[in-house]
Amino acid sequence: MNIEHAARYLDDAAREARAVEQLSTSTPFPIEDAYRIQRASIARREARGERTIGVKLGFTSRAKMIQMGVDSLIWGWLTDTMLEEDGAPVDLDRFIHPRVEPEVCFVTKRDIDRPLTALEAYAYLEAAAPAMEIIDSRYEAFRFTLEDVIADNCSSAGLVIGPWSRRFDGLRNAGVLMRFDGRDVQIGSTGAILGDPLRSIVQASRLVANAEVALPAGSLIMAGAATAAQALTPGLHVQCVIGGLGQVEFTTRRHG
Ligand code: OOG
Ligand code: MG
Repeated sequence: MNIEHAARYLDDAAREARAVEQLSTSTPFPIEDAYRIQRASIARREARGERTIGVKLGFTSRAKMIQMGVDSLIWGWLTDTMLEEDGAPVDLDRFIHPRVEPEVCFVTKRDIDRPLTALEAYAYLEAAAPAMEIIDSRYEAFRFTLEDVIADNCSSAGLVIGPWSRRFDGLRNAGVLMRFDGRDVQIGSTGAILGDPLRSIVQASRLVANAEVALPAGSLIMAGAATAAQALTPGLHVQCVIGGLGQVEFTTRRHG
């Protein structure tokens, strides 16, 4: 597998909002190469002026593993151009086949440069917020192998973050509700995320330490979806409510 070539293939597909064939169809490749391709595609974004703002975890809940047929935890990078404003309209034109999923987002207050224990994790957190991730696989039919999805920066495409708070207490088992136009489309619990979304900090610290990178204070950590993802269409009002944390919302539109 040519890492640079693969990174460009996926980066171009994302920029042109064009679905492409899975990389593994022509050449099977190992997980280590998948993370190298991911890293090279982020380097391309950085060369264009994008800034990394944190990391996301994927497949931290059974609901997501079952929906996508993948059973290992994965991680990818978030950049500043992925951020959408709470309450604002999101343009679907730049996506291929976007889906949305309810998540908890954390922001750190200290640099993370080594694996943390569950007891330590709390002291590294500034705040938590209700959030939604917009995922958009660059692969045809939203289908992929574990290696393919990692290479594709774990389908990262957008995120919307609600109000920050320091109410971590109830997070272990808070109700999660996602609504389209006022209708419930996904119902779950934050406990579905690794048994407790705070564990995502421990996992993220291990993963970045393994990759020999550090997460600076002020980084975002998206804990992973609590429920399955839901396909987005234009003209929707999308809302996510998390018990104790509050709510976050956006609308969708299409120009093209
Ligand atoms: C991969 C990303 C998974 C999550 O929260 O589990 C993910 C995908 O489902 O396309 O973001
Ligand atoms: Mg996600």
